[in-house]
Amino acid sequence: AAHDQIHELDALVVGAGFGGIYMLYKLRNELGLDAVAIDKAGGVGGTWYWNKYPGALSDSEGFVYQYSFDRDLYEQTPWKTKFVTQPEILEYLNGVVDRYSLREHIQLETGMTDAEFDEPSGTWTVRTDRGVTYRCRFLVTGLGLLSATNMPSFPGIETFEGRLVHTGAWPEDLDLTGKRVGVIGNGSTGNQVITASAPIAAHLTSFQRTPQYSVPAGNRELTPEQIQHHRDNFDAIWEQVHNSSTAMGFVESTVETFSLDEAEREAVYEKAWNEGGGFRFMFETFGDIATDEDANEEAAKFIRRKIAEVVKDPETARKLTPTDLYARRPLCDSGYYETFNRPNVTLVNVKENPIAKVTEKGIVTEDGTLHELDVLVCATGFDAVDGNYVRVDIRGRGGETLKEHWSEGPTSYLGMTTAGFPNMFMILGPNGPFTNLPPSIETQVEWIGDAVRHVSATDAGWIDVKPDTEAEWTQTCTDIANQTLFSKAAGWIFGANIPGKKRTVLFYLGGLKEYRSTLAAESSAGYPSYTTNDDVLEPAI
Ligand code: FAD
Ligand code: NA7
Repeated sequence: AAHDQIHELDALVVGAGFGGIYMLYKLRNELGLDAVAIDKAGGVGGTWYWNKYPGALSDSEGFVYQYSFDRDLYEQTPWKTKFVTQPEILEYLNGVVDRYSLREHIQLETGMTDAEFDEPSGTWTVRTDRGVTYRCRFLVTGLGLLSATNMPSFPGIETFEGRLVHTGAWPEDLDLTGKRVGVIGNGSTGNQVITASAPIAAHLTSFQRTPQYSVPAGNRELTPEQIQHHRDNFDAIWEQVHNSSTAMGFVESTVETFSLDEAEREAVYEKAWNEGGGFRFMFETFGDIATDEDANEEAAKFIRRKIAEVVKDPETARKLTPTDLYARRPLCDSGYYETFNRPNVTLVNVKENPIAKVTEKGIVTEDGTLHELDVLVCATGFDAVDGNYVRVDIRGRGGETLKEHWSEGPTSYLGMTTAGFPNMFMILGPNGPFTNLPPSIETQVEWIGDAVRHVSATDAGWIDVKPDTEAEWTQTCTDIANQTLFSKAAGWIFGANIPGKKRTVLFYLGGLKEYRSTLAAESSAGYPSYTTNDDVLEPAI
């Protein structure tokens, strides 16, 4: 609107999670630019601000689920357990913001509604829901890849008289103690919220559509020696992370499942089961679980046997036992299957007995049963990766919207830039790495920082990735994904969890090591995959 206040900046960062915070630090504290970050949330922290549900825990190990750009910061992180809880991570990120004096440069409760690139001036104009407009040369978006919530639409859901909540927008005042709680969904989040809520709820009903494979998290206190070891071995740890595939802080196995005999194999699974961790179970045991169907089935069988051992009621065990590929994001838990032995927990298989409607009292399933509820928790996941991008209006060169540009599915080069949107850089945009995320976020922020420095130092007003390069990157991501079993499983990694969403590749599954070398090749060669405004202004002879 005409009455909007206009702020002129060098750079605007949208999002104040792991990505946005480090980007703001990079632009302000290292590059000396006039930069501001905005977030629609009421606090910083992104994922860890929004997901305050009971049981929210990282499934990356804490010693690598943090920043590595400042060794002194790393050595001060007070975490004492293998995995870290939501309040601890939120406190850490707030501490980072204060440590680098970033708070006064972050505008909270300020959502970007639209952004438009003006080609003659080479600037972005970003409008917000706060009557504040920003004009800047560089736009960096860190909108989150698991951030746009997916709410299911059941008939009558608006008539429910209890509390209806999504785990990814958890209200701080909600206490489940003594409540009749229904949970829709049993992915990573559902698994955590069910396990943590059952002991405090009066009754918990899990509405499960597809059973999933889960292994124990094995969360525990680290010994002082282990903590000291992480601090003393800072360089070696991050060197290993940067040269690995999943960036999870362990060496991925290259052993083939059937190179061992049955007893040896069993011992490997058993050791991983006792040690704990979903990523370790899938990637540290054998090198072919995610790529070979027979190997995958062998690991799946082991988990199925464990479910049968843990769950007492055979019918409940049957419902909890997956039969499809073990090829979604690997889950781990703090007693998930055991939870279904509790007398106050009911499992409803909504594939066999679907949710017919929601009434003011609760959920009615097709068999006519009314499940009375005080709280209905939707642990139904996210419109992953591009969800927050298509919810706003972003216009690039020639007025093309990002939604139009992505009508065949979201694309990018390196997960960071997309053709026709000059000087716009995405953190964890489509077809970025699928890893433990902080190391990938740091890798991207550092590359973006270099690109911004490069553009600022030359006469070029902007850089824009070449469409052919973008298409090649999409093809690369598709080819790699097709070599894995992940592409055969119906989950958010391929956009298969959202009704009507085009099923397409959303990640680069080539691993962090390869990814970093691709990035380094691009920047050290002077950004050959990009055009600049000079190319546009100087007519070809
Ligand atoms: P986010 O933290 O999602 O931050 C994005 C921010 O952008 C949000 O605060 C949002 O409000 C803001 N935003 C979006 N749109 C707009 C707009 N239009 N205007 C203004 N602001 C906007 N990853 C791991 O590697 N290991 C884990 O163990 C792990 N556990 C997870 C557990 C949960 C429950 C969830 C949901 C995710 C988990 N993740 C995990 C993924 C996690 O999202 C990333 O690790 C990381 O936190 C992403 O940081 P980010 O800054 O890119 O995005
Ligand atoms: P996920 O992994 O997408 O899981 C969502 C769950 O919700 C899953 O069990 C779905 O069943 C279920 N779901 C979704 N919609 C419905 C409807 N309409 N009816 C019944 N059940 C439904 O999301 P999470 O939040 O658990 O995890 C996402 C990532 O974020 C995770 O990796 C963490 O890093 C955090 P389905 O399997 O589709 O049958």
